[in-house]
Amino acid sequence: MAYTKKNRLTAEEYLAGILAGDRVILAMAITLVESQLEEDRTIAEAIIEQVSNRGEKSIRIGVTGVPGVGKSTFIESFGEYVISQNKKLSVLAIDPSSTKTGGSILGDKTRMENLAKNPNAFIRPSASRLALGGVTHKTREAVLLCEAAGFDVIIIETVGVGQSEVAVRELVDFSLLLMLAGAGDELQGIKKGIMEMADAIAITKADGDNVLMSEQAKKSYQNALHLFPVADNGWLPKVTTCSALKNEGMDEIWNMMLKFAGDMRSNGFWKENRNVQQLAWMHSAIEQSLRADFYNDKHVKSVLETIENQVQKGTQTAWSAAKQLLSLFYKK
Ligand SMILES: Nc1nc2c(ncn2[C@@H]2O[C@H](COP(=O)(O)OP(=O)(O)OP(=O)(O)O)[C@@H](O)[C@H]2O)c(=O)[nH]1
Ligand SMILES: [Mg+2]
Repeated sequence: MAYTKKNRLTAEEYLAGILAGDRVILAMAITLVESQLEEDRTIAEAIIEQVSNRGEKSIRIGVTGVPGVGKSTFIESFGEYVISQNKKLSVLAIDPSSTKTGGSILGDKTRMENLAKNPNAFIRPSASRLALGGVTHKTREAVLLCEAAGFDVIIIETVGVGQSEVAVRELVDFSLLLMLAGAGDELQGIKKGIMEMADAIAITKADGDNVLMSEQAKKSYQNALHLFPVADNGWLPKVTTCSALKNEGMDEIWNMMLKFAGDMRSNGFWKENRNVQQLAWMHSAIEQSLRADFYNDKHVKSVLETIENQVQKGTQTAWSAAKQLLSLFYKK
């Protein structure tokens, strides 16, 4: 059977394909859950409902850092290491530049060429659309679908712009922040509170002339982290150095994640963290559903463009326009 976007499958067909680990159907299912169309939403909801509790053994990892820090290169190197440890890896790479174009750019995919070819990897660059920092509204659903398809390590790559770390934190078990030595942002990172959001910091590109500086940066981050109070889960954020280009430091980072998973599973924080995330998901599902109903409403649709124009021209205030549209919606 040839799969195209047009031949929509039934929820059962999607499910069977996903559970069988079919990467083509998995990709189609992610496209489906990202769709704004009402008929797609109904099937998507049925699928999500069925796959919601299959990620118990998985580990969800957020990889953040400023543009160009080396996230994609790191994930390729780290991903290959993880796969060599008999894991199946899924990467939900979110291209920051897609906010401008509204579409997904394949840049990240090409930068993960080797990983993309690996049968134990599934790579999904995703359009960031309206969501903050490139975490799409549907990344959580994509995680669940990947887990149901048998991927037990899920990496979410997102660009670090402050708030995006917060958004990713709500989706993952472990947050890894990539940094560069000597970028002058050691203290800036602390100021932004970003370091508090990270379970570990990896100073990457620790190769060639950069080795010494990376070791120094590691020490200064370690010192800085000591100033923070210990988190409730008892985990002290770790600092490491690595080189994605030379495949160095990957084992240390993976072992650290395993240690984290082991500790958190035994002290109960693993489950607690995921439970809290469920609550956040519920609220975001409500918001998304309300928003979709609103913008799909035929009364709203019929006047939206006109009112938008008036607001943009300044002939109607934003506040009164919002009130007018909402009253149209609620009166239906
Ligand atoms: N020397 C060295 N260069 C690296 C390393 N990792 C990445 N680079 C280089 O750094 C540049 C940026 O790497 P990317 O992996 O694309 O960075 P990114 O953080 O994914 O970038 P965005 O997705 O645009 O935010 C590339 O030219 C890489 O070759 C490393 O470990 N050592
Ligand atoms: Mg990248």
